[in-house]
Amino acid sequence: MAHIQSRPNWLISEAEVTPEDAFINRRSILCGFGLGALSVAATAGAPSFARAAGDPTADLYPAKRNGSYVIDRDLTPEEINETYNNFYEFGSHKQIWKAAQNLVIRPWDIEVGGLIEEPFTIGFDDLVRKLPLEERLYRHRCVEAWSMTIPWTGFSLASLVAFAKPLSSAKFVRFETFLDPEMAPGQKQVWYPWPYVEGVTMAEAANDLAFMVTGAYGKPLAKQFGAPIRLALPWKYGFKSIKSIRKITFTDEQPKSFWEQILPEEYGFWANVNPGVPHPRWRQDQEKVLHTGTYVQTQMFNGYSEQVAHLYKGLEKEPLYR
Ligand SMILES: Nc1nc2c(c(=O)[nH]1)N[C@H]1C(S)=C(S)[C@@H](COP(=O)(O)O)O[C@H]1N2
Ligand SMILES: [Mo]
Repeated sequence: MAHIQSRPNWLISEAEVTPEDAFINRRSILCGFGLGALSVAATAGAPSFARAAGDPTADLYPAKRNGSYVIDRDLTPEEINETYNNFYEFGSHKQIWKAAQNLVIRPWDIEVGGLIEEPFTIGFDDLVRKLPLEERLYRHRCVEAWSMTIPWTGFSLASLVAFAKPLSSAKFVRFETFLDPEMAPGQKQVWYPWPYVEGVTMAEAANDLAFMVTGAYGKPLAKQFGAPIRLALPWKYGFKSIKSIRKITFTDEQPKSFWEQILPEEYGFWANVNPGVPHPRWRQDQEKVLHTGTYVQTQMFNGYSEQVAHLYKGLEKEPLYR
């Protein structure tokens, strides 16, 4: 339990640092889920996910690493990343990897519509071969104050936007996860506004860092990571990086995201990482690195200021940091 000794004094009790929805789901507090759960995950034995074998996209991996996206931290070991996840469709605890194996990822059609030249539906296996795959090393900072580092594989969101041919009237891209309560029992919990929804502005979508993820650790995406395709927005809190995307809509209305619908005073549309703006229920200036159990300073825009700070010039009146 080394991580407990290394916990700084300022850190409020584990019971208070709970998953995003502790406010409405007190169960997660009672069961003690939260940051302490890592030791359980790490000792539970590394599950092996035989996804590469038989996956129709296995030949695309590993993709070439793009040297422009590297980080100054070690990568989180695969077995830790794959056993500590948020995927509320399958439950509100962190050991979601077992339940998430019920996710059916073929066939997987993605509906692309709204303000584009010609709305279309495309199978994931088609789409993934139309856009250039590469590997990038990214940080991931959850709003719950833990972080990971991951080798994602995918294509830029910008390349997908170009492929979709949006009209000039499009101002936002809205993403939606599947809706299937029989497959994903978390969706039977009616107090959540299913399906999971997220969104970005067109300018954010055009930024190089915005990444559509189809693989991790040199293989097709494991189900608990949000297979077969999810978003990675590393300068924003993790909840923006929506998993298992089924629908992409170009719109002139700012999308109201899943967590924003639930708790707008705690989770907003922008959700940019800022160590100087605490969450209403906990501090945000430090984060627990999951694979070391130690705490490091959180950085402005999660360390990506150079790439993204300019996107928010003139928007200072917006709630940019929650
Ligand atoms: N559809 C969906 N996407 C989601 C979530 C979720 O519950 N459902 N959780 C979010 C949160 S809070 C985080 S921190 C990341 C976790 O991604 P990881 O499990 O790959 O670390 O996924 C995000 N995307
Ligand atoms: Mo998160």
